Amino acid sequence: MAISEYSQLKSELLCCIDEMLGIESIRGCPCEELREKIGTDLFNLVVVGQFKRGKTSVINALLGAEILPVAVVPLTSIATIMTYGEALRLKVCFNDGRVAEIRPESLPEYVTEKGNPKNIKDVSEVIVTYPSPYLKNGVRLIDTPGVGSIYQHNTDVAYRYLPKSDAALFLLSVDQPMGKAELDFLHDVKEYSNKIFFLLNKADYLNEKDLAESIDFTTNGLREIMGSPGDQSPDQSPRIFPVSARLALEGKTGNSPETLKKSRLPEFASMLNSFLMEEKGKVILTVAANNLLKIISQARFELELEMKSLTSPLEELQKKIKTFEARKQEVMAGKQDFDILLDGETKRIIKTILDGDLEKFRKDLIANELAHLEREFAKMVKKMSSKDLKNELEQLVISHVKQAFNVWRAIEDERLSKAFETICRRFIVKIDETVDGLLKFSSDLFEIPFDAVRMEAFWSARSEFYYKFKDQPVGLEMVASSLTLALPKFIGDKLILRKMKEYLSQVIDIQSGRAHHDFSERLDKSKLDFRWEMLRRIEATMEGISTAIQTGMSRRSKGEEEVGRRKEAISLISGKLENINRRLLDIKAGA
Ligand SMILES: Nc1nc2c(ncn2[C@@H]2O[C@H](COP(=O)(O)OP(=O)(O)OP(=O)(O)O)[C@@H](O)[C@H]2O)c(=O)[nH]1
Ligand SMILES: [Mg+2]
Repeated sequence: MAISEYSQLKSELLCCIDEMLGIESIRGCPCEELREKIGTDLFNLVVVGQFKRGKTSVINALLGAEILPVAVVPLTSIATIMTYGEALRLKVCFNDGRVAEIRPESLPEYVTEKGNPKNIKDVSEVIVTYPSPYLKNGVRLIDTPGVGSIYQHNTDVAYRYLPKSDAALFLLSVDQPMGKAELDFLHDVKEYSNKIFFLLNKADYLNEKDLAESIDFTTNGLREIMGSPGDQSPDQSPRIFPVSARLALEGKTGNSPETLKKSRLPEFASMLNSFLMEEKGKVILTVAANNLLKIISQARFELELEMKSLTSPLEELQKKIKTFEARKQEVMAGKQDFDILLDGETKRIIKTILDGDLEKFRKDLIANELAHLEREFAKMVKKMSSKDLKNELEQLVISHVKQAFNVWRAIEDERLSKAFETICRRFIVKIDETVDGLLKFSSDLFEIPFDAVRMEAFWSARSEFYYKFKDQPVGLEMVASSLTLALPKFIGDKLILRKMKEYLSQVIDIQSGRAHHDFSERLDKSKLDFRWEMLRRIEATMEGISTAIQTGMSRRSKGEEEVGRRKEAISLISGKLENINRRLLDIKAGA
């Protein structure tokens, strides 16, 4: 499926949704939600690699504009998220929740090690919108700082974005033969990304022969880690794309197709495009179409029911309604079991995952940071006054703990969301059974044919949708000021170290408590939302059936003429639904 086909199918799908919204018998349908989902479903393509391999340059090259700053020294220190927008706009998000719009030329002041050393400006990330076809349909390109440089905090930031990746572009470059550090990092990337693309950048440095050798060397190195997965190229090695970000950018900005071709970026870009279409486009279209089909099949069933209640003998109808009501009561009673089970499962996540992970993280962090504190103390004590020493160490503790928690939280968040997703999936299957059972029951009772549309529901395809991810800033301000109070004005250096150690443990403990509270609360909210949505589905089904019968009955009481009119209206609506149904099947076939 090419991007143009995808766009076409997508707009046809949106057309179907619009038409469905205009049909009176389609009620309680998540059309709006689906529409939003189709429009905003995100796909994170994270660009990672050792420092200076050309990550930032490749992003600029793909977009065809020099938007992000590049340099010969370790540079990127903050992640930048490139997302689609009508114009180039830049927003800086700070850890305390502030957001500021900046001009393009100020970007280096926020995202580079030089302009924002050790992230003194407390930036969490930068969001750049840009009208590039690569970013259409929810694809986000994320530039991360390089790992392995002397700046440990840059490595930490990169790791923080790994859990968010749907696919990764792993950057290597010909001027730096792949080493052990690179392979170790790849190991970690593999844990998080379903798909990894390898780019061997700066190909312009080498002639054909040397480039071939470099590709060979890299392929062999990668094979060790990547194994020989079947989905790779025919010789079963990881495929490496040699590119030159420099030539690609030159070619695009200087309007020279020849230079662009020499860069070999277009080859990679077209492969990337088809991957995105396959992975993202196909899934989105199919899932959305399936859900609409499901909704239509239910609406058609309700129309048939109404038709029945317009025409069957009254007495028989009333008897059947009673039977249905009894069944409804049974289903309602089952709601309680659902609540209890869901509650238990959520608590289990907290106990078996969160508690254990947090305790281990807390212990390791205290041990590491205490050792670090002693080392720093020994270095600083010779050159500083007690006051400066205290201040410096205090800053050190705060920034380290903050950073460590930020990284840990992003990873833990992913773990919890996966666990919650698994639970949701299981419950969704049960709810689907209940809904289908209810429809089947009524179909038998009222003798109306009904094909339960057996397919994965919108909810189950991406149930992490329920998990409330919210990257909250790690606040340490309150704890910080309590230390100033606790320390007397004149104290010996030894005492400072002791107090600092106590302070460190205290800060970590308080942060752990906060993190625990925060995660538990979020899981609880996610659970409530999910519960509400699931119960609403059951209720909507029951209500749909009851309403259809009731409408028929009340029309009937208005006399023959009304019945005739309604019958005509029903067959008109059925015709429309039939038509949409056919188009949706076509969309599915084309995706
Ligand atoms: N010759 C050549 N140089 C390149 C190419 N791509 C990037 N460079 C240079 O390599 C250096 C590093 O590029 P960046 O894009 O800043 O690399 P990075 O991986 O983002 O670096 P960090 O963010 O510090 O990890 C810069 O001096 C670029 O001009 C290329 O294709 N060919
Ligand atoms: Mg960079």
